[in-house]
Amino acid sequence: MERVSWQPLALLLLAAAAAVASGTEVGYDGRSMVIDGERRLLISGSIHYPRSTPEMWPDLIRKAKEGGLDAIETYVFWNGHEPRRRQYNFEGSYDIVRFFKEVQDAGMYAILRIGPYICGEWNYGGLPAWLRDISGMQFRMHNNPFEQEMETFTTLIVDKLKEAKMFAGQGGPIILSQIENEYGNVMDKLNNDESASEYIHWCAAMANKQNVGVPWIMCQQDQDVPPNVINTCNGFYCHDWFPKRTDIPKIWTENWTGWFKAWDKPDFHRSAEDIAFSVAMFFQTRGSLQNYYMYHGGTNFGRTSGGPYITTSYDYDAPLDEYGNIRQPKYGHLKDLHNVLKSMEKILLHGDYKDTTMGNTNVMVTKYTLDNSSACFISNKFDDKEVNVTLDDGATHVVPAWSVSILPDCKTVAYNSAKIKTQTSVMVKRPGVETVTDGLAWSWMPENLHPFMTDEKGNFRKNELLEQIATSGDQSDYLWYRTSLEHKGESNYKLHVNTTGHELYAFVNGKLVGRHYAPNGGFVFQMETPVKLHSGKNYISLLSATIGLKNYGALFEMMPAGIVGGPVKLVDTVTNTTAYDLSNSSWSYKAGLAGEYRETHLDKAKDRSQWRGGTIPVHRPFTWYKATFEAPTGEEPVVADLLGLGKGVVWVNGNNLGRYWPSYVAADMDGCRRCDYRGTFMADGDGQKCLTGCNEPSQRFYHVPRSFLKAGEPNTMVLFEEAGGDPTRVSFHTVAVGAACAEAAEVGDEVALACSHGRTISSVDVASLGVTRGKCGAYQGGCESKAALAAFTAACVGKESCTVRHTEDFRAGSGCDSGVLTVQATC
Ligand SMILES: *[C@@H]1O[C@H](CO)[C@@H](O)[C@H](O)[C@H]1NC(C)=O
Ligand SMILES: *[C@@H]1O[C@H](CO)[C@@H](O)[C@H](O)[C@H]1NC(C)=O
Ligand SMILES: *[C@@H]1O[C@H](CO)[C@@H](O)[C@H](O)[C@H]1NC(C)=O
Ligand SMILES: *[C@@H]1O[C@H](CO)[C@@H](O)[C@H](O)[C@H]1NC(C)=O
Ligand SMILES: *[C@@H]1O[C@H](CO)[C@@H](O)[C@H](O)[C@H]1NC(C)=O
Ligand SMILES: CC(=O)N[C@H]1CO[C@H](CO)[C@@H](O)[C@@H]1O
Repeated sequence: MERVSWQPLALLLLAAAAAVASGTEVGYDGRSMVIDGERRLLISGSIHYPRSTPEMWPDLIRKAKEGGLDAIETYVFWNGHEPRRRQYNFEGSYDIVRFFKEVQDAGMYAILRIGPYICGEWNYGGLPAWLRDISGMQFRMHNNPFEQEMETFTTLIVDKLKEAKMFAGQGGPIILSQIENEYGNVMDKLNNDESASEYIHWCAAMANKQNVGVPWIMCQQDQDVPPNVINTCNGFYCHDWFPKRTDIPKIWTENWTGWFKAWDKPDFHRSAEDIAFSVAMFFQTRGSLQNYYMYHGGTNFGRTSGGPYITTSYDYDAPLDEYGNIRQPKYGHLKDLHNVLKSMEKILLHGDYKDTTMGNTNVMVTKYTLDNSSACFISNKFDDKEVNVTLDDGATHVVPAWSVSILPDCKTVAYNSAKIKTQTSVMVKRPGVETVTDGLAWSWMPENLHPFMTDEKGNFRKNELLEQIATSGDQSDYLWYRTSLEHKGESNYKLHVNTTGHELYAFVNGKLVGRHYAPNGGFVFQMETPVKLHSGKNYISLLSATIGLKNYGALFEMMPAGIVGGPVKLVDTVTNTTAYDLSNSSWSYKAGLAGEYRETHLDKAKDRSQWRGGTIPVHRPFTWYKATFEAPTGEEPVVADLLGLGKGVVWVNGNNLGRYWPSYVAADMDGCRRCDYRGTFMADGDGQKCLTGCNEPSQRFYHVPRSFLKAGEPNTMVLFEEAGGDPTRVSFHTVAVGAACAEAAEVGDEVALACSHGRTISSVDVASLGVTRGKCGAYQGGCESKAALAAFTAACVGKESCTVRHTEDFRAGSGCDSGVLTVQATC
């Protein structure tokens, strides 16, 4: 790329420089990351490659860039890449090199968080279950078996990325890498401080040995920090946190943009105002690199994604929604903030700074000065009152409660975190294919339970009730435990099973007698169900199912699943005493279901004749269903509405969309009844607010990525319905902006409205001044301005987007008192 000069000496110098010139030099000092000799203010966002499809990546990355992000961050998913020991998967959504190349092609930086323990609400925190089979293995402690496997995997990933020249020094996008994850949270709870300390120092040494040419970070490692890594912050807020050393920059690896969702919980929402407040305060207090966790949350496709009880949706209330749509006003409000912060990069990273509290520690002015210029932040942490702050120049600024004002010149407020100028979008689901009004044509086949209803055909026997993860190797959610007993005459009993979860079905002599699951993410539970034994041999078949393995906490990997030790008993119904304790009977084991072995989800030719038509059974447990459908036309994301189904797994054209469980109704929580962005947001306790979906199915809509669908040909959906449900209500929808609303506080402000995916504005419904009642999509209007309505209708109807300036004319003759303009349009 360099144009070579003809001067011999210069030529020599240039040639020497060229060797490095293709690469980017990455370092850091006490203020920030230093890239090619320049301090940089960096804004990053998490997008996890397996939680979307390769076809979605370019669009997600482009939207992130347009949202003002410099970098994309991702974890690396060990159990997805190495599902069986030394059998690797780098295909499709696991094509990590392709993902980083997309980031590079977009001209963005990347942050590589290898872990390989990643937490992430991901099955087993990303660690493969087969690790347990290695003798002497102790997870995340100083021991050879773990360290060897961790090093082998880390080296494999690093080498793969080096080979593709993905590190900054090689000209690639990766500027930072992470080893381990949130170890500081658990390290003193592992019952061996010395081993834990040795381990974390070993991690740092092993990482540094990899020679990646970019710095290594450890997030939330605030104690016992190894000398050659940067410790960083995770959390909803990060203004009170500072790194341990003064020669490292303040980095925020996870600013939670929302929260993940569990089957028993409603939807979490973190307001745009509160996230903006936390980001502004982070940069006010010397922050220099901030990452949104998540910027796009996505979907837990397949069974290895998702942690225990985590829904298939991993939407996270992120700036890009599960389907990749822009979430407004969150996306736009943060983009406006990024633009203002970027304009101040130089002064924030090079300027002198002074923090001044204004009468109360809740109110702080920070003034950055460089040469003759200055920049100011004013933060107001009061959650119940605005404050008037007078700066050095004598000017007074009103700062609303729980907000930060940014004045890039210390004179004019360019941004206030509580004042949203971006449109609010209401996403709507529209029926996908109008022709399918009578529902889909279904066929079905029963899961073949027969082989499991006698104790003949197991993989092996044991006179003991075994732990499930160790027994199944986590190759399936399901494990059969079967035994038999001789009985004289006919009698009634209660079957009592004590299990560590997560779900249990009990059969006696081929008949389903009970179902139970651990509610609310608890694990240990007891099932008691009446049973009748007949004379002679009686078969007891217990099917235990896991719903994602635990991913967090000290020694999470030791947490058992399944009917470990039981007891399993038959209790006399009259005396309430144990008649038979079956815990030490001869149990026969088999992991997985017949349909899993047959790969029924692939709808193979050999199975075609097995599908039955005619009347479709509903509410029948252990049933496979199949239907063909037309893909909705267009580009808008597609979802399947699975309301009416119980619990199971769904595939489209052989692609696993994840576990479904629309029969699980989200809890009623106080957070559904209060929503004020002011005050600390938390995922639990009183910090919970702005929740939606209490008492509703926790997830009824399931994402069907466009790349899983074929246009113009029939598509096949296969369901494995485990608990019993009604598939005839299943339908497909597209998701896009339905209503767009915006507000302009003052005359002169511009109001921009936009639809999505090429859809145009069909009408302007409200253009009013003053307080508007209701919510976007259902505004009832305040004081109508005919002039404003006419102006917006003329400028917007028939357009994908439009911008109109709020003028004095809108108020003239309207009789309205207030000048605040609210507009609502339909897409
Ligand atoms: C700062 O302002 C003074 C007076 O206006 C001017 O003489 C000087 O050159 C300025 N310095 C810089 C670095 O801009
Ligand atoms: C701040 O100043 C405005 C006038 O500029 C006034 O209306 C408001 O009451 C003041 N707020 C407080 C908390 O003093
Ligand atoms: C149930 O099993 C768990 C885990 O093995 C055990 O800790 C607990 O004591 C058992 N409870 C009963 C009531 O047997
Ligand atoms: C039966 O006994 C168990 C403990 O052995 C007790 O928990 C349970 O309440 C008893 N049930 C009845 C109906 O008495
Ligand atoms: C089952 O075997 C274990 C281990 O040998 C023993 O401790 C336990 O008492 C036995 N339980 C029954 C009901 O026999
Ligand atoms: C570093 C940090 O802010 N950690 C916080 C993350 O959020 C949890 C609760 O949501 C807090 O308990 C931590 O203190």
